[in-house]
Amino acid sequence: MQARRALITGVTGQDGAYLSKFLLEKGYDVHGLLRRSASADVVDARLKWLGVAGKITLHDGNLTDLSGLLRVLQDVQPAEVYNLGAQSFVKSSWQQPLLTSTVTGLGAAHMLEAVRIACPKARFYQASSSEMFGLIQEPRQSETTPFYPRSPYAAAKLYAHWMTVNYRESFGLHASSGILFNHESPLRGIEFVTRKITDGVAQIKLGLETTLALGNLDAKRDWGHARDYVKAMWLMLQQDTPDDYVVATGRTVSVRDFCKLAFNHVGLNMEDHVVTDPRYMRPAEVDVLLGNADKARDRLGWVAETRLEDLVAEMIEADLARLKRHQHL
Ligand code: NAP
Ligand code: G4F
Repeated sequence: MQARRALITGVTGQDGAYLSKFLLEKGYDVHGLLRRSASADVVDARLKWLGVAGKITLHDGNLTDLSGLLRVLQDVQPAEVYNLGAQSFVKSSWQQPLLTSTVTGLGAAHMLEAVRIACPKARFYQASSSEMFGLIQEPRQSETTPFYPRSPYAAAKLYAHWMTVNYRESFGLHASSGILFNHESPLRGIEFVTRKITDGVAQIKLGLETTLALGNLDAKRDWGHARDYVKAMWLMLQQDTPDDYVVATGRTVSVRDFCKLAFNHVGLNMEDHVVTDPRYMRPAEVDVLLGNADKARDRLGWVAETRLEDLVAEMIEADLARLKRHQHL
C-alpha cells in the first residue's frame, strides 16, 4: 500500500522537525518546503538532531512565492498539508512588520490558494497562535474567546486564521486551524525566552557566563512541549470535519517562575544571576495567556502529556550536553 503523503512548510523549524518525526513514525511519506539559505549545511540541524534528516524529501520554495508553491503542490500531491512556516518571533515583528505580514499572513493565503488550485482534496492545517488573544478578553482563552492581537505578528496570524476559516466555508477545503499556546523543546530557537533561559543557566553552571539579561519577568505563559503539540496538529487532520482547536496545558507560569525552575534544576539561585535589560522589553506586551483546551480533549482525545518541570529539565540537560560538546569540556 502506498504511504500517505504529507507536505510541511516550516519543516526546518522546531515544530517542523517534531512533526516530521511523528509522521515518519506513522509511516507517512514526508515532504518539506525548504527556504534557500546561504549555508545549506546548517538548515537541517533540527532534523538531524531528531535523526530524520535523510528520511524526508525537501523542495525549494518560499511562502512569498505563489508560483513556486503551486509547482511543489502540483508535483507532490500531498494528502495532508501543514502550514508551519512563518516569521515566528514576536519581538522581530515590530522591526519587520511588512515582512511578517507577507510571510506569516499572506504566506498562509498563498498556501490556501495553492491547495485550492493544485490539490483541493488535501487536508490543510494552519499554525494559528495564542498571540491572537493578546490583550485577553477572558481569563481562560478558548475557541470562542474574542481576539485582540497586540503585535504585527499576532495581526498577521489573525489574518491567516480567518483566511483558513474563510477557505473552509467558501470553498469547502478541509482546512483546520490549531490555536496553539507556547510550546518549547530543546529545539526551540535561542531567541525565545525559555531556550534563552535554559541555555543561559547551562552557561552559568559551566562557568562560561555569570549573568542572564532578560526583559519582562512578570509575563505569564501557558508552556507545553512541542512533541505533544504536533500530535494535536495531526489529530485535527484525521477528523471527518475540519474545525479550530485551542491546544494548551491549562497552567500558566511567569517568566520569573520559569527561571526559578531552571536555576533550581542545577542548584543555583536566580537572584544571583538574572538582570533585567530594557532592550528585551516590547512596545506592547501580552501579559498573560492561559488556554482552555477542553474541546481538543473532548473531540480529539488530546491532552498535554509533559509537565513543565520535566520540559525545563529536558531543555537544560540538552543545553548542558550541547555546550560541553562545543567547549570540549
Ligand atoms: P520556528 O522554529 O521559528 O520555524 C519557522 C519555520 O518557518 C522555519 O522552518 C523557517 O525556515 C520557516 N520560514 C520562515 N520564513 C519562511 C518563508 N518566507 N518561506 C518558507 N518558510 C519560511 O517556529 P515554530 O516554533 O516551529 O512554530 C511553527 C509555527 O507555529 C509557526 O508558524 C509559528 O508562528 C506557529 N506557532 C508557534 C508556537 C510556539 O510556541 N512554538 C505557538 C503558536 C504558533 P528557516 O529554517 O529557513 O528559517
Ligand atoms: O518566548 P517569547 O519570545 O514568546 P512569545 O512572544 O510568547 O511568542 C511565542 O509564542 C507564541 C504563542 O503564544 C507563538 F505564536 C510565537 O510564534 C512564539 O513562538 O516571549 C515570551 C514572554 C514575552 O512576554 C516576553 O516579553 O517572555 C517575555 N520575555 C522576557 N524576557 C522575553 C525575554 N522574551 C524573549 N524572547 N527574550 C527575553 O529576554
